Amino acid sequence: MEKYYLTTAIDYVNGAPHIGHAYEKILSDIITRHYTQRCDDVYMLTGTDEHGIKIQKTAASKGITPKELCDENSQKFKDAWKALDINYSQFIRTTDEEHEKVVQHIFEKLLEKGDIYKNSYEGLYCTGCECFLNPKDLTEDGLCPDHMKKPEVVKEENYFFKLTKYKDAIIKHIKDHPDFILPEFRANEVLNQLEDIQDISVSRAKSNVQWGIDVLSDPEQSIYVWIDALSNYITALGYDTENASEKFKKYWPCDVHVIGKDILKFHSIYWPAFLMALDLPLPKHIFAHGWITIDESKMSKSLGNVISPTSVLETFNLEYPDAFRYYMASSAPCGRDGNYSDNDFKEKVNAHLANSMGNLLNRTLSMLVKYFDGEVKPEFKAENPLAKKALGTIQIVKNHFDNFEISEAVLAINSLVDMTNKYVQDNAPWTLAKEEKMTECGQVLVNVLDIMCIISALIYPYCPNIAANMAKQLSFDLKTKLDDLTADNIKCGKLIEKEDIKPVFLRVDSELADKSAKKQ
Ligand code: ME8
Repeated sequence: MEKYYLTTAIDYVNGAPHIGHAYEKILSDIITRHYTQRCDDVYMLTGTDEHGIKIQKTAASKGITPKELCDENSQKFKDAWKALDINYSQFIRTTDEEHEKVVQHIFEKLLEKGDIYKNSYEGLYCTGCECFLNPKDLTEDGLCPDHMKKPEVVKEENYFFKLTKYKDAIIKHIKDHPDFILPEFRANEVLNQLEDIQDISVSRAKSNVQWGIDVLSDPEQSIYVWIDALSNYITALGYDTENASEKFKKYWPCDVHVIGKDILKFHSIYWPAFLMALDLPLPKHIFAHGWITIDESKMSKSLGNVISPTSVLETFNLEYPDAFRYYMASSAPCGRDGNYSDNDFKEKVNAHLANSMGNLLNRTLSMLVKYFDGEVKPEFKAENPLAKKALGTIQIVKNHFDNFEISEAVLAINSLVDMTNKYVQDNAPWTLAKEEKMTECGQVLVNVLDIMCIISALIYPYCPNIAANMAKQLSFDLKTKLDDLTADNIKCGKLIEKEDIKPVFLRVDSELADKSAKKQ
């Protein structure tokens, strides 16, 4: 694998980030970190989507300019991703000058090509979706099914993109590439939507939408959000219609667009059509994740149950975001909806990260110190009965990541942890020590520690800080590529001093959490 280019959806800045936005960025960061363990050149793009009527209206309601609102909220997204250790390579804002300029060029190129034409139009516009809705998709009461709001009747002259021209080519592409849309069950939904696809509006009258990029040849119109937003994936790399930068040539086509299921249509129909019109290759995969609910309810401002990702870190007094990342990443099977609840969070991370994984390392290192003063003797390196399962788990995890099965990969890692715990119980090194079978005792401990190195590598994308703590205590190089991993990782000689043994994850303490919640 020569390079890996991943993009996330760019978030609307009409509000602050919530844990649904965080879910996507965590999944994306985990995928990116996993591929850094397989490839030297990995690039992750994220950012904010800053134009459109929704932002214009929110700014007006706050009595500030749209740009002020964008600056304020875009920073909140950056801060949240920093707190969550989201290690992106680039953060694009659709108000970046370079992006705006290239979007104008893209629009003009499609206009010249005849793929964009002007027409007068009457339709139902949902500000929440930032798009026109098909009347047949509304609820019985005439509401947008996603936002439960009545769409506005809009009658304007707009520019239209000839989506219908590309319909057959898109259908063929989806059918010829079963892994284009993942999980696969979503591809059928897209094929159904393609059946009655129409040409789409790609501009709005400036008199109605001021907060948008001007059409270069017709400044009375502003470019409508989707052509602006979707183009970020190529403008960020320095693409322009007349020349493609080295960076663009290196990273495009994209390996995966990570997005939520609600915007799959835009990514798997509109975006491929725009790319075809620009004579550019299509992305390899579009991965649509599910939605996160809170205590099984849809997150919404009106229900007052919106949770910010940083508030979870504060409530539970978490030094690192690892536990939250781990919990979110394992909250739903691939592409399905997941749920967040404080209690479930506490239970899961305590059971998996503190009790199973953390304790296993702590106990084993403590025994190595107690019985052998922390030293690994050459005779402790013996055939490891756990090696086959551990090496097999690496392959299983890689296969899961290739299908974006991030929570399924966690299950595979946990099963290796459980098996290693069982090996300790079954072989009872404390009994071997009592019986003075010291070589056997040392072998059991070192077998476990060798596997713990593999576990630290596999858990790294989810829990980078915990993994680093584990690796440090094991003197293991976390930068080892997955394909270079063996089951022989622990070096002979002094491994650790008693005072250097540290729990890698402290249990989330319910009392502590309660106290901190009361403080707020
Ligand atoms: O759609 N659970 O922005 P956005 C999981 N700007 N994911 C969620 C979620 C939830 N509760 N709520 C939102 C947009 N998301 C456009 C994207 S891309 C060129 C333009 C996800 O702020 C949502 O599915 O409404 C989307 O992928 C991302 O957060 C941004 O949503």
